[in-house]
Amino acid sequence: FTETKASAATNTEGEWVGSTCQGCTTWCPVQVYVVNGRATKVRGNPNAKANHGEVCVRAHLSLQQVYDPDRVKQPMKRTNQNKGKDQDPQFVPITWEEAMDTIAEKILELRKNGESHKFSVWRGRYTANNEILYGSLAKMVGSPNNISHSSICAEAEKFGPYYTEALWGYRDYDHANCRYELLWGADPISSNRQVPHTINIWGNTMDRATIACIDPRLSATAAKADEWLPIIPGEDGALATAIAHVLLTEGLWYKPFVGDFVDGVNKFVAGRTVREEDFEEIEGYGVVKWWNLALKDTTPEWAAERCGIPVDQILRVARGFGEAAPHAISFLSPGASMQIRGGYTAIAVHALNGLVGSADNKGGTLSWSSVPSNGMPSFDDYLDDIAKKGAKEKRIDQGGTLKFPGLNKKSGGSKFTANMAQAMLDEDPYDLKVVLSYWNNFNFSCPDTNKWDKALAKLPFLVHMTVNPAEMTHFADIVLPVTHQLYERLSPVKGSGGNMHAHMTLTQRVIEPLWDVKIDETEIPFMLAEALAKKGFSNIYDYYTKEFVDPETGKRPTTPEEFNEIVTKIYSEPVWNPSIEKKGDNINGWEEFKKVAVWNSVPYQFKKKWGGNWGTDTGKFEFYSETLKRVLGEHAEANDASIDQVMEATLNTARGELAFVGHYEPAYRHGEETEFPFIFSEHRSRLNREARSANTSWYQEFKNADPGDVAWDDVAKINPIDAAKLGVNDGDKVKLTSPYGDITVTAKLWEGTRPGVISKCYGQGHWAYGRTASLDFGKKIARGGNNNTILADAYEALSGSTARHGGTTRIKVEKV
Ligand code: MGD
Ligand code: MGD
Ligand code: MO
Repeated sequence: FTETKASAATNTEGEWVGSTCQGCTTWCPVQVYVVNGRATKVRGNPNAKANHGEVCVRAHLSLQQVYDPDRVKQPMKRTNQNKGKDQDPQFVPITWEEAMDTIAEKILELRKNGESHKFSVWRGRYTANNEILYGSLAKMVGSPNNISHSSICAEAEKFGPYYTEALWGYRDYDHANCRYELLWGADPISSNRQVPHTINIWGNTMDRATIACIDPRLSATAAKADEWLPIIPGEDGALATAIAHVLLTEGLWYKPFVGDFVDGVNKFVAGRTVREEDFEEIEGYGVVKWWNLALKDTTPEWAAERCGIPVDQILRVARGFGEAAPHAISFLSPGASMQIRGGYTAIAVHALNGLVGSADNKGGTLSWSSVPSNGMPSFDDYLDDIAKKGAKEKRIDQGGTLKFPGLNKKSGGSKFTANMAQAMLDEDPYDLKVVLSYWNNFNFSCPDTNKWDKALAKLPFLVHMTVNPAEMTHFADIVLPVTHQLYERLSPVKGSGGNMHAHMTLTQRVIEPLWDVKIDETEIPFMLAEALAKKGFSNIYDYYTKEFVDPETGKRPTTPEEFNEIVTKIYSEPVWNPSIEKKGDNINGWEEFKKVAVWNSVPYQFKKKWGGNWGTDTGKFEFYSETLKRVLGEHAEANDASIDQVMEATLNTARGELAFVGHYEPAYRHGEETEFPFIFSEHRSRLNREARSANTSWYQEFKNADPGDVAWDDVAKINPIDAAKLGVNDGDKVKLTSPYGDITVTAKLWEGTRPGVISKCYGQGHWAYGRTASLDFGKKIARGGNNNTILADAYEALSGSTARHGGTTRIKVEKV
């Protein structure tokens, strides 16, 4: 592959067509150069503001995905009824008709037997059109079990901003005006949610701001930062509360935001409580309560013993951060929150933005501008009695029960994706019987893959809709080939945005689909609705064909393709219909939207939330969370328990009012230190398209773009001090064993991880993904090992997250 500067101006043969890259959650607007029907190159969409019209390396990998010879090319069914990793499914090709008939039959059988709740739809990555397959299908069949992957993704990260400033979501950051960036496990030039934007702006940011990376691993960002704080995994809460302690004791808090002592004398003195009436607050609520409950004793000396960062570095970083106020960002990532007990770390880390007044402020951490879109037509009139009854059953993921609060705005608001495996094995609350699963691969992406393999082997009927055959496909009864997200489908995506702009981007069919593929979220449900209608259950078909109307032509859908286009147009209409008022680009109609393929909002307005518009129960930025107190109380009451009992059930040590503020919780780890002496810590690759790019040769060839990693391999990064004790050399094969499983990978001696901590990238270890991802595809021998085979099935249960970080799992290392 040679780099060509192809452009419409210099090459008259081809054209640039707009689409969207969903290799990660940045959701970049892109353009594809198409020559004679072939996609040849991807670049950023120059019309897009959030990504500066640029892409990162991963957009390029997608070319090798769409043209991957190992793709699933036609519908298939399993002929070997035994399921297991060691079983050959013996798939044989079938027609789409047979596939839909079989699935319809299975669904109707459940409905007939009063078991419609044993039907489930599982979603991984998605577009805005997921409202059809994910949002309404399960409910119309009669099941509460539409389960997304959010809880294995980043829910704990949303917990911090929600229980301080009512923002259940990600933040944008004003890097251009920031003077101090405190990155908590974020490696934004490689991953997280704004990669091209960060790559674009980071040079300037580094010139103007101090960058401090808190990460057990020397990440790409840390390697170029002013400060690297190699924290002991899971001990972030100690550092966050120590920084807050320094900001308060040294008078560095931002007074126009937080307020001040009535007499102007700082009474935040280590070890001493403060009287609430002595402090007058402005935007914040409860800073004195926070101090008294959680901060008065968290001195740098106290923290250093726990988190492994020296006192002088804690002081230097805390002072630098405070002196930059209010242009100082405390940037929370999954690294510091997707930990057992990480919910309270998330609150403490985000609350630092309140202390320095950078929340919703210039040079600070921001909410989003809104992107207008239409909801889907109501399906209430199409719910029959079976559907209504089934939807009221308990959920398979156990969200909302005592142990699994999942407090996404309310008790049970989050769904515990990974916990479905245990629930299915225990049949608690019941067993699942029919599952439609798309754009996901849970027995690879959820922890404890051995448990997941068992649960899937037990599941009677699984449909996997996938581009590549994957580990989950191996357990499927029916395999449906679907369109590659960037090249073969039409769908809108509301982008995470960045660079002060939110956006909607259009994914388009830039090339004719290569194989007999359909669009998972719309075309397949339409075909299934037809099959169900033929067998006497027509509610879903009626809903699709009566309620969905093309906003331009007034037509109703008659084919799956028409349905997909109408759904897309309904959702996106507000951005391209010029008569609808909005704050952003003016686009003159659907045809023009297809050409530009992105709508940008106006730039974010600072301080929208200042002045008591924070959206919390008190209307303020809550250092002491009345909102969390209420929601925890509701959860406790629903489970006939006290809040202290909720703390105990979710493995938190807090009792009493400490449960309502960000505070230190000691790291919780699975595995006894005597048998498993090392802490396992992991990260993602700058080449990961989540776990979907390992079958591309470019992924393998450039894997050494991740500091410490090696091309065409999967390495355990070991500090040389530990390696010497273990007698392990660079390149040796080592077996990593946890209480849950083992993987064998290559040893890499590396100073970028602390002694006692083994660091390893996630993404390799595919045994069923294709010839490049595997060492031997036919024999199911993986290249490297999947971290999820050794990671504990562990949760940050308050937010409803799987805890992949914080060193939740101990391992032993043996030379093999
Ligand atoms: P993670 O990779 O989970 O999250 O956003 P990221 O911010 O990339 O973790 C980040 C860091 O946490 C790692 O550097 C790891 O070393 C560190 N870490 C581990 N344990 C600890 C700890 O105890 N404390 C601290 N402070 N740090 C710790 C995730 C986001 O990224 C998501 S959810 C998706 S789906 C997208 N996926 C994706 C991708 O697959 N590839 C790339 N390149 N970018 C992506 N962006 C998105
Ligand atoms: P993937 O593992 O990326 O997604 O986890 P999942 O939602 O399970 O697998 C997606 C599957 O969809 C592929 O395996 C393939 O079968 C299929 N597919 C591939 N391309 C396409 C396409 O274009 N369209 C469709 N319809 N299907 C396609 C993601 C989840 O994983 C997330 S978001 C995070 S943040 C977590 N990251 C993570 C981690 O960093 N470490 C560990 N140990 N586990 C993790 N799991 C989580
Ligand atoms: Mo994610």
